[in-house]
Amino acid sequence: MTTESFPHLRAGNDNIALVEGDTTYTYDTVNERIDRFATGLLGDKADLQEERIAFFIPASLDYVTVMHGVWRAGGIAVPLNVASAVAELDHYLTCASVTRMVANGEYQESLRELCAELNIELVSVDDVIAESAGQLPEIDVDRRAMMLFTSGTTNKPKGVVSTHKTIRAQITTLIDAWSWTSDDVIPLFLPLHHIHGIINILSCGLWAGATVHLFAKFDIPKITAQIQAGTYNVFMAVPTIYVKLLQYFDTIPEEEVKKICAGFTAMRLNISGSAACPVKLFNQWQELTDQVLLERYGMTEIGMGLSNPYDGERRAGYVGQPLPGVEAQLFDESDSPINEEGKPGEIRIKGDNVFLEYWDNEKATTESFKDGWFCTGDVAVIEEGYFRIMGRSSVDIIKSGGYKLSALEIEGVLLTHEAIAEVAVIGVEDDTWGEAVVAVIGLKDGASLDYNDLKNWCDGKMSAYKIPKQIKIVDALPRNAMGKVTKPKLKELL
Ligand code: MLC
Ligand code: AMP
Repeated sequence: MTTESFPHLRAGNDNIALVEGDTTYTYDTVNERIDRFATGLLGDKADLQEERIAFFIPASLDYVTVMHGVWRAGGIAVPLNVASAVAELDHYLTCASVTRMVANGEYQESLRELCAELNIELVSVDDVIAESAGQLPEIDVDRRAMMLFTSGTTNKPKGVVSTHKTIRAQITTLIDAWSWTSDDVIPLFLPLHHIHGIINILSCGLWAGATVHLFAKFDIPKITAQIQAGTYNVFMAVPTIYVKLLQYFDTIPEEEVKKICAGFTAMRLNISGSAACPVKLFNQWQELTDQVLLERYGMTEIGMGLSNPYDGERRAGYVGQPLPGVEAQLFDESDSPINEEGKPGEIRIKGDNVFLEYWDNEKATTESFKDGWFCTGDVAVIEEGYFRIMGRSSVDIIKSGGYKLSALEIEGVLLTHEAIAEVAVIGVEDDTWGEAVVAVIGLKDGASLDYNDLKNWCDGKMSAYKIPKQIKIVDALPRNAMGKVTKPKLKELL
């Protein structure tokens, strides 16, 4: 048996690893279950040899069992968004050449047809788990471990592949920088198909031997009740969550707000990331809770890259400095490094934390690196030693509530609507979402379009959070001399 495969789960301690509703699971229970699941996955094979195993499971003991089970059996784990539309799943499964899919109950039912069509074996956790653990393979840390889908400037999401070594580096730098210990208790309500939830919260927690409380969604009353009770000492979220908490405070009695805020005050750390934290929000949070939000910057391809200090000044509007083991450098448009303060450039990253490749896409992989640096597409400036994110080099990427969305992917779907002749999707500044998706639409001759009808039409064709929050009908989209839609102009208009 190998319990030493990467990434670790702190076996051999009596601590509670996971809390799911009223049920708790110790590290030893979770660990033993993972070994039995890995054994079942292997069947009569000695090693899965990087077989792609997808799973469609909300935050739960089963999610952890499958993720770590696939890792221990030598497969590549492909965690899927349980809120995905079927059309999106088709792309993920086909792109990753998934051979087996793990899902339980109603989630399994919703996938039956698609898996049959794609010739994917559909199993539940109970179908797979062996009665006892058998021999598991030794896994080299340079082997592929996980594939996460990320939107980019093309119209289909790409599979970001990380190795065990990548994952280990992404975890250990945060354990170190943010002083994780086995005394930590953290709620996890973010989706488990992105690194914020997977690496920063779940994997760091399990590596540290801490306790992770699992929630299927951001259930404000349940989570704030635990915060009032003093259950948690660390809290990590996207800025939209902090905004939603503030909005919630406006709807409940002042006494309760005070108790919840006291729960936050007592914590050792509150972190914000995945999207820019507005200075106003940073200040409001500090006024209410005394917590100085620690803002950090990351990306699916690199894990976390930059962070404000745990000990030391956390600056509003800044994302701090490179994390231990991470090299970050700004470059100008002619690929020369920028070494002077105050001059903006693209953030490029090096280190063991950087992903291996985009799955089955050598061209995109090659294009995303220059001289060994991963090019993030984010533009920043360094001021008094702190990085400040200024924006992105592409207008086709939108960050809504921490989700990275491709304008082109959404446009691709909208263009299949019978009334739409042309469309440009843009992100418009928004107090709750950071950026809200807006579709500017030119209609076919004689056609009309109602927003609610379009929203219903989108249902099932794209994840709900990608559906435009607003549409604007125009006679014609503004285009430059080359015929390309001038999105910056559109943004100004809106
Ligand atoms: C939900 N909705 C959104 C949305 N989330 N709309 C736009 N953008 C979003 N992000 C919409 C739903 O479609 C629905 O619309 C309505 O809001 C209510 O849905 P909900 O599911 O009840 O909302 P809620 O639970 O409040 O979700 C908000 C949220 C969620 C902030 C909890 O968006 C979320 O978990 N975001 C985090 C994503 C994340 O983990 N990103 C990290 C990526 S990794 P309607 O019309 O049907 O009512 C990364 C690297 C790094 O970025 O640095 O970390
Ligand atoms: P994703 O590809 O979903 O992992 O999202 C990564 C992107 O989120 C980065 O490239 C940034 O554009 C953005 N991002 C993450 N953290 C921050 C932050 N603290 N401030 C601004 N943007 C951020």
